[in-house]
Amino acid sequence: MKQETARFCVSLPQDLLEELDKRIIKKGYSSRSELIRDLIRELLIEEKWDEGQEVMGVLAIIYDHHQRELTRRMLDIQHKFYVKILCSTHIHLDHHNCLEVIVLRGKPTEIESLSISIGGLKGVKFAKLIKTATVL
Ligand code: NI
Repeated sequence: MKQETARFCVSLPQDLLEELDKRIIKKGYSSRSELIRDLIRELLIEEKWDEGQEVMGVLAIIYDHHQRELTRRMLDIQHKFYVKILCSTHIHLDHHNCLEVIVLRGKPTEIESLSISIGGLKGVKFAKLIKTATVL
């Protein structure tokens, strides 16, 4: 069911509006409305994370394929946490580097703990967590 769209008028200082418009161009938005909708959604997701609701996370890591025991340690961590791992994908980037993407669902603290535990392992060269959630 498609929701009705409401219109409202916003008053902004000129320089703030200029900043908004710069971002529209930079991020490829088609209109101010589109950017404002996304900003509100971002805020809602942030609130879900702050309030400890069920959220989603996407953890991307790059690690050294030759680091001994690393794969086993990563799997142990994933089994230990009571966070739901929805799926993970592994890509062999080159002779040394592996990219792994892990999609997680659970409480924010659990997702963050798991991300920190994996990110801190010896041989993990890069770890970044994208915090997301279902939105309106
Ligand atoms: Ni690999």
